[in-house]
Amino acid sequence: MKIKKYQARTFSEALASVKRELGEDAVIISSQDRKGSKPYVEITAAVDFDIEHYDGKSVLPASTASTGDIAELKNEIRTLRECVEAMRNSGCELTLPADRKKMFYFLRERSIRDEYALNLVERAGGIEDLETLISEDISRSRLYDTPYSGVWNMSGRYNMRAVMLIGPTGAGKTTTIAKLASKAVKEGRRTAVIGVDTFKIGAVEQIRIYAKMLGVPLEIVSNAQDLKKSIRKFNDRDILLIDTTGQNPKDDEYIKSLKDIYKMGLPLETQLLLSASSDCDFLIDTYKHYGGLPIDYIAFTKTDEAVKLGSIYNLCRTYRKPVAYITTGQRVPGNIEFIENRKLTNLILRTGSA
Ligand SMILES: Nc1nc2c(ncn2[C@@H]2O[C@H](COP(=O)(O)OP(=O)(O)OP(=O)(O)O)[C@@H](O)[C@H]2O)c(=O)[nH]1
Ligand SMILES: [Mg+2]
Repeated sequence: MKIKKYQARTFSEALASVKRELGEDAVIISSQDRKGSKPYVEITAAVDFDIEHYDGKSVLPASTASTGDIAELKNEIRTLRECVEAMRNSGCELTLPADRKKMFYFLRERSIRDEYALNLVERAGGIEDLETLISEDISRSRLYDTPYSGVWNMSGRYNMRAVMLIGPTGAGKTTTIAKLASKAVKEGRRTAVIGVDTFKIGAVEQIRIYAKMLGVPLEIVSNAQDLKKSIRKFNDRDILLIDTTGQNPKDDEYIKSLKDIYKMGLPLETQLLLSASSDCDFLIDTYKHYGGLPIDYIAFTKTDEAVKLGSIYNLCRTYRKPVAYITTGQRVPGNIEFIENRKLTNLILRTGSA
């Protein structure tokens, strides 16, 4: 392989030199805009050489290679190593000018996905624009009212708001139900809690303790039919909070059991709880498994444990769902924030835990 750097006034001029010297098979490894009093473009290009030239005795037989040949070879190896290193570290943003690249790294450091970071970099005039752009993107995903702004009244059958929390195991559903119930009670709303599924040992006990502590009625049900009956029974309530037991979302039976609930045509508001401290790819993948369900909101738990919160932005942009709230610790009541865009954006742009 032959690797060489080319400098020219414009990209097309540099490209022409590459083609002239290295031929049509040359590939561009990187290109950069060099600023200064005389701006120029620098391209690093490579081409495969014909192995015969090296393997025969004609060009570079090791025994007869001159000091100059060896130095050139070493130089090429060094350049190649630098290129590979740069490609491994930066991938597609290699061609960005320096100030844009800085912005890109700033976003990447906050776990914002490469494609979204590049898009933000394209739209931003400077780093100071990122806050507004991110905030706008989040607000575009806010398609619904914030929680507790209204009361469900579907077909005149129910006069309550029934909020069901779903999400992977340990996401914080039961704890969050307790926080929401406490808030509702404090606001003077008639509240009840329903626990769906007795699948996990201890799950019922946990919700029972919270319900007792908050003085709200509780029912435990194990299937969609019983849930319907229980919702009917609580139809004098303002707010019904429905806890579900988390299971592996890759388990089709589990997703089917949730789908069965929706088939009952109940007036449910669904909030998908995801732990902000989980890896972003895991969250995107998890959402896909729940994606067939009518999710109204995403809520992010454990933001206190997360070092980076870029995944919140990634999820908002990928799935365009509003963020209902975030939770910020294990304490019940408390440790829940119905956060507005700017503050959420600031959290996304910070690094390090809260
Ligand atoms: N640090 C932190 N821990 C939290 C938060 N919310 C919940 N937890 C903790 O996470 C653990 C799991 O919480 P649960 O509420 O039991 O989670 P779950 O989603 O109901 O779990 P399953 O019912 O097993 O699906 C508990 O130890 C909670 O105290 C939070 O915002 N921050
Ligand atoms: Mg639970």
